[in-house]
Amino acid sequence: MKTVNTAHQKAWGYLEQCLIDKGLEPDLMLRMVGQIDIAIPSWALGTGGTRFGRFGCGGEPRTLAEKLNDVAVLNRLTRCAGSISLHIPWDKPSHVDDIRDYAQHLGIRIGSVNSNTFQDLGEAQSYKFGSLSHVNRMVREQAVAHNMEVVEIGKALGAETLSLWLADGSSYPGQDDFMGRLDRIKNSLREIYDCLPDNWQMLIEYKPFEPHFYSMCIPDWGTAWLLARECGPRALVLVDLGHHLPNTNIAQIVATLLWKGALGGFHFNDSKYADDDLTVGCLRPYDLYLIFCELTKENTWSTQKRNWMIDASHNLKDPLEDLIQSIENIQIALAKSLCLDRKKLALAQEHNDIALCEQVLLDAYLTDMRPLVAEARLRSGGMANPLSSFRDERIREKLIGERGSQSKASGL
Ligand code: AFD
Ligand code: MN
Ligand code: MN
Repeated sequence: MKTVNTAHQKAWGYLEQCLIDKGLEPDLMLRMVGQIDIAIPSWALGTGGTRFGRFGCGGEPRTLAEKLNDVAVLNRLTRCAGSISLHIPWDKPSHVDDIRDYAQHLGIRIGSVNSNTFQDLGEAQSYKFGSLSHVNRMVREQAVAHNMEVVEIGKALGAETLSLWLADGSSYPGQDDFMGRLDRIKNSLREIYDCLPDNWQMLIEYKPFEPHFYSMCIPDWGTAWLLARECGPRALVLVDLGHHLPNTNIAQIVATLLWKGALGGFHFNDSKYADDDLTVGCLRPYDLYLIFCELTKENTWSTQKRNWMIDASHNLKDPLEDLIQSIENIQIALAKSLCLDRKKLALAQEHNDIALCEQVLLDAYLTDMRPLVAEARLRSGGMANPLSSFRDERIREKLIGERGSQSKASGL
């Protein structure tokens, strides 16, 4: 342990002095990086899968209580995983009070509650051709009632955020009346919004394709924002990094939503082609950093609603290792963005000095902030290297010993 600490102390001591020499405030940076809360999605605690198959890793959680245990492990190691986002009905607790008390016992908050109107799970009406936008009023009513039930469960568990992702859309030209769909979604969302408790927010997520392959009813941030505005000030846009067509400038979308106070939160992940496929920051750490450069502007950091959540499907990695890496990469991107010399950048921008603008961005980005992230973790009681600790403590082996090597599908 001494070796790690000595190596870490040397690295941190050097970085701290570099930051001070740059006129930055290491203690403030430590607080900002150490105090973020990244909600862990219940469905990501098990291995995901594709339509071609799923390969479990053993020891995966079989109950909501076991999912809470796993989040508590992540939080012990990282100190940034203090909340879990639930997916209803997958996570519908049989005894709400027991789960609420157990979560409190573990020191884990219930973050957002996600409704599910993209699967037929025994309801009277089928969601095959949509939910809140369905042409059949009975289907819409069923979907609205489901969301209201999700809010009730969330209220009993202490949540304050309803997160909606609609799989509604069409796969062929002519299948949909686009405006009719929007009208029906608007009316359904308003009904749900009007039932929200005053301290709740409603996050509207967008996605350009999948499960439909010609049009999605809420394909982009603009549509999500238009619908949020139709509901009210506590309806906001949720940005899922994997929900953009390749090469979309997500940092610019984030800036535009911040500009209008419409950014509700994130589903963090990374992908080469689309959706939640890969560990946060594993492929495009610079893009993630550019997003955080928008989030950490003085006038936005304190005001924005930070429903930060990971939404990823781990098909090959150990889910808990994947989540540990995701949390680390989010903290690193945040820490790098706090190194940005914004005065120097603004001056270079005023002079249209493009090369200097780039240099200023890169200076911050190329600063190795891992020692600061590790120091922030240590100061809040976490581990210097959570992934090593996860392995040294043989946590997965112990979970397999407790839960068995066969694993149950965990959701998505
Ligand atoms: C899928 C959807 C969307 C949603 C998540 C949880 O693409 O990201 O947020 O499931 O419902 O990933
Ligand atoms: Mn998502
Ligand atoms: Mn997704």
